[in-house]
Amino acid sequence: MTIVHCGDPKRGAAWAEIFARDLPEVPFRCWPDIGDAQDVRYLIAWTLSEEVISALPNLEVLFSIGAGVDQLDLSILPPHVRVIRMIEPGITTTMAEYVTMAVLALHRDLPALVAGQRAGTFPYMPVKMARERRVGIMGLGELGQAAIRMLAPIGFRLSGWSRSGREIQGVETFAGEEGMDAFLGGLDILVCLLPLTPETCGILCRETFAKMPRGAALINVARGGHLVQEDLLSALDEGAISAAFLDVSTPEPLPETHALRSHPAVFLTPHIAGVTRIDTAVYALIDALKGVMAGQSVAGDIDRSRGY
Ligand code: NDP
Ligand code: OXD
Repeated sequence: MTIVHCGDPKRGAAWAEIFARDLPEVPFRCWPDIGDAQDVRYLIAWTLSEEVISALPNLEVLFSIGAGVDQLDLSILPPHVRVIRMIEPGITTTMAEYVTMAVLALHRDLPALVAGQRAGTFPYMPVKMARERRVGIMGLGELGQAAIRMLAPIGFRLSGWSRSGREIQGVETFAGEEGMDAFLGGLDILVCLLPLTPETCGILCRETFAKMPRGAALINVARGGHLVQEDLLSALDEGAISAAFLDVSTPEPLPETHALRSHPAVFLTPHIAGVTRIDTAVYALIDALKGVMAGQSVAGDIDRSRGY
């Protein structure tokens, strides 16, 4: 009943120590030192390779190091293998902080103020109250809801959009394609926290921007594949979108000459919005593994047919 960690050796060594102390009945090994391959039932990884999967004939559960699973090539994983994503307080808290930071920066017109400082013009920007700013979150799962909990006390007018249209107190929610136009039409700041699936790929595109009020701003903290980068550049140049925070891109990082890198209204960060923390994620992994071994359903179980 071995678990194999595949990835950052520092994290692997730290987690091996904690497993030896807290779950000694499950040997924790670090790829490629996997011991008897027949014993390996569990794998924890950020990405997958044919080499790793073909070396583990008795694999039963794949745990994702991240909250998302699109970075794992699930097509090479046998269909019976269960996939569980990471839900842990490190990712959730850092993501909520990042979204709050970006929303506040856009709310207080930081992009224009910084551009004004660089140009020496120090423009006066009319100051709005948070209650006058409409912030919409696409994706009302673990991270979308955490962002909402941090934004709500500041006073923003919050709305949310998801597949099933979850109800969240104090938030106007919309569901599916039918609800999308009404959701987008009432926003000053759009935050993307969707999983990347065939349905959501390229969702941040010209058509979407056209449905938002002119001059709205964008925060993409989900995946680069959600955004059609050329459409964002055109929308920025036409004034349809006023500014953007992008924590993710295609590719990561963007090439040195890419226009988004030097665009004055774009803040780029290197995929650090929500971070899997070595010191907290290991306990989430142990809890999930205990649930799996007890035959229970656990938070983070992926429906492989829908991709999240
Ligand atoms: P969850 O699975 O908990 O939530 C996903 C949400 O998206 C749900 O509300 C779901 O709707 C909604 N959704 C999925 N597909 C659609 C669709 N086709 N149309 C409308 N809504 C849809 O995910 P998390 O909140 O945990 O994470 C979201 C993503 O954030 C991850 O998949 C990952 O890509 C990204 N991420 C980025 C990080 C970074 O550092 N930049 C760090 C961590 C995660 P419903 O509620 O109806 O199921
Ligand atoms: C994740 C990520 O999915 O870091 O957790 O992007």
